[in-house]
Amino acid sequence: APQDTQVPDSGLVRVEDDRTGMSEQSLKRAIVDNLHYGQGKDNYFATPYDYYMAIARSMRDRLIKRRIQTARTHIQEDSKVVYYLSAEFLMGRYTGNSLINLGIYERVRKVLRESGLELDDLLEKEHEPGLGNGGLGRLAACYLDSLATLEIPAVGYGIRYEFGIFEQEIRNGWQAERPDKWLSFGNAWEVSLPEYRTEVKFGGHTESYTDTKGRYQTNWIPEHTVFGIPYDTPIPGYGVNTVNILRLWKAESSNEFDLDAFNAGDYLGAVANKMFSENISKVLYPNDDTVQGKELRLEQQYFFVSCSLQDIIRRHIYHYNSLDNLHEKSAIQLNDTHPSIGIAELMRLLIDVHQMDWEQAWHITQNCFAYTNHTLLPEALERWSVNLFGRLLPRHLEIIYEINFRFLSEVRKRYPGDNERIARLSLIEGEGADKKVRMANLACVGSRKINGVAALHTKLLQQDVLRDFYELAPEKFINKTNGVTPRRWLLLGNPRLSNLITEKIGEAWITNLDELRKLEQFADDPQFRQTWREIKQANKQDLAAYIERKNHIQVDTNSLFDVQVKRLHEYKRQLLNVLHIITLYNRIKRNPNEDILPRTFIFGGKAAPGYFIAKLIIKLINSVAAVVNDDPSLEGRLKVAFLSNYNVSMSQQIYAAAELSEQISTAGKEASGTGNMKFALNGALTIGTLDGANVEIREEVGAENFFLCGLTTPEVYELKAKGYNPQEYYQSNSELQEVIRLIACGHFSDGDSQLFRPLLDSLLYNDKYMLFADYQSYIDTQDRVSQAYRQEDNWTRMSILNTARMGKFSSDRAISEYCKEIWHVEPVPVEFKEYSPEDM
Ligand code: CJB
Repeated sequence: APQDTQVPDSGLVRVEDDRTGMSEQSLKRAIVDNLHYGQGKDNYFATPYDYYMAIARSMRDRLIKRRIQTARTHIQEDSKVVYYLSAEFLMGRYTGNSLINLGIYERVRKVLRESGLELDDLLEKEHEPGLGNGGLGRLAACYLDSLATLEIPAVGYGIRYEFGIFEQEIRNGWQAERPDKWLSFGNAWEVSLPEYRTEVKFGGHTESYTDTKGRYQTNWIPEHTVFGIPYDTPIPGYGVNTVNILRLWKAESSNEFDLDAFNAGDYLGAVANKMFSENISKVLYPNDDTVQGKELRLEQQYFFVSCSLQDIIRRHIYHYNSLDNLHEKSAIQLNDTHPSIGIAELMRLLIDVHQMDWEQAWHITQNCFAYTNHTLLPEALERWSVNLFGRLLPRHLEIIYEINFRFLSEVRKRYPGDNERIARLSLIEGEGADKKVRMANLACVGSRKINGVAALHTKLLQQDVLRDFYELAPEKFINKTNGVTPRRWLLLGNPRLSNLITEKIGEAWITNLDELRKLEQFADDPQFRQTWREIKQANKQDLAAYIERKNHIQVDTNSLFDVQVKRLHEYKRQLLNVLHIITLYNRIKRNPNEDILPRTFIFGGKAAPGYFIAKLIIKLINSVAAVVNDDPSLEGRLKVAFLSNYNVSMSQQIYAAAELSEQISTAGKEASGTGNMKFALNGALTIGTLDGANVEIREEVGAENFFLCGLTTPEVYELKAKGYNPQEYYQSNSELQEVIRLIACGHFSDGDSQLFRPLLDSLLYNDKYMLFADYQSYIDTQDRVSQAYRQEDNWTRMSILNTARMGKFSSDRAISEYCKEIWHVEPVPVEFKEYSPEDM
């Protein structure tokens, strides 16, 4: 081998100085190095994107260094690890968050400014990884942040979708979808680890045999095999050395299989197999709160779960050389039923691959898993046709039948003769050709704990959706009200407000959100109120500039910013909000001098591409916007803006600028909501129903600081039971009639009276989500909002108190409850050590 030329060792340069130092000088040097050697550019050629990549890589280097320390510490301490399995992680941009959590945001900003570069502008170049649909995926991201911040050993496991949630465009008022090519300019944040690739089987059949010890065994002969390649992204805690990982799996064809086909001369067949494999991690299913019973979706679920469990087992055996204590060292959380096939897969791995007997395997499995339910909507409950399931996962179907057989035998002993109950509890629904595997039942039977995501939601699970399981095993049920990370949702997203808060009460709130209570003492301080208002005003100006740039609408920054941003869904009732806008419109038209509070209505959110009614609601919002925004008589009074392609980055800016938060789902339908928490944390007041976590938000901030409207859940149930008829509400409400008639006559659709007919018909003749029943209450409450907003000082007071009382809704609180009551894990502090030459 050629000899290296001798470089004299000065003894002064260490890895630390070169790549991961935290001084201004080291940071500057690191960014220049990464620009040169990562991007291959100097300052003459570098684009803003190159600078962004250099900053991202410089942060990644610093995190990797801490990651290595973290991994070592976790191994040395035999730590129990939390594995968070989720089909979605809606992480938002990484780079700003990593600067915040490393505590060097300002320092890096200063260093860049010295070179004439603006950090905030460069951070906007990051293409946000949109690997989730909405609340469920974003919750997983907040939980990873809190796990790391609380120094809990944890791994997030999911899918590295090549295309994340689609990009939404608005064309002629309609939603159009474009593929999200988030990887096309490279991803500075991930590290691939092909050496940990994992093989996953699909299809084929099973064969039984008796092994050399005379034991009955089953062998699964698959039709296809696929490789999963892990890609790791570091997840830093705030102000600690812990850096956990998010490990996402990419599907690749397994060349063994290809080779057979190639050797047989079947070139195209081999390439086709490659396509089958690589399709698996191609695209995120864009449905939220509904299932699409597609084979590819089940393939995705099984693919990432199998990779993850094999990875957990590999790491465990490497460390302990046995699987007997797997459940003592691992807590596996199922984020909804999407990964619940993991229960059958862990059984298969323990029994078929590691030759464990059923009883021990079942004991370990049941003690590893816990299941979070996120919805009461029946259309979101996953049930797979037994036919499809058996074709794709023949061995798992056998295992599920065996679990079910044993489970139902126990149930029969407990409820002799209660066949209806037994049928409801069964993991298999129906008879004959349309039999289904019920994934929620599998998740309940295979888990040690089952949790809902807000107090009301958990109660309804117990009384309703999972009632039979609750009666069978009440001790399994537990509530874990959702939370959001104050790092992204206040510190990063609202720097002006964060700075004010820190100035007043110190920075402890960042990791102990209850500290915000200390703001209460300033709620009556005129000077503080004034500053509080100025900050909201400045944030509103930023958002107004964005709206002007994107939508070409000039909004009045003195108007009330009334915001509803979330996925489009009938139960979330964006349509009720629209009915209010048209009510105000009619009032002005009826009486041009009517004293109406100026408002800017801001909407954002994606509709599932196949959800026609949701897309029609977007069209209606844009149609109303076109009429309202163009009408000179409404100038300075009403404006409507639908912001296209709502995502995490945009939402950060919106929460900071919002004044009124719309949380108006039909009571009993929204499991929790987490946007509601982010709004209130940023000082918006809520207009909302007693649904999901709204109930607890209202408890915390005080009823007098919350605008309550609508039916309660018991009232909704009662009304439904006695036969809800929307006509009763419609016929007796002239303002409502006027609104509906205006839409019906084509006023917002250039005279086309048919366009919005499906929306109107659904309201007039069915109204599943009871908009008409809640209309008057909502309008009255909105009128109270308008009055309250005019009393500027009191509004500001309420706003301050909302922020001050949001401590409970930190994801740190939620995660520490999961740790104590579900996972039984403890923090493992990580010490910071310098590298030394011995590390080589
Ligand atoms: N949720 O985002 C989803 N997708 C689903 O398929 C089911 C539920 C949402 O999960 C959030 C996190 O728990 C909840 O806050 C929200 O209410 C729920 O709709």
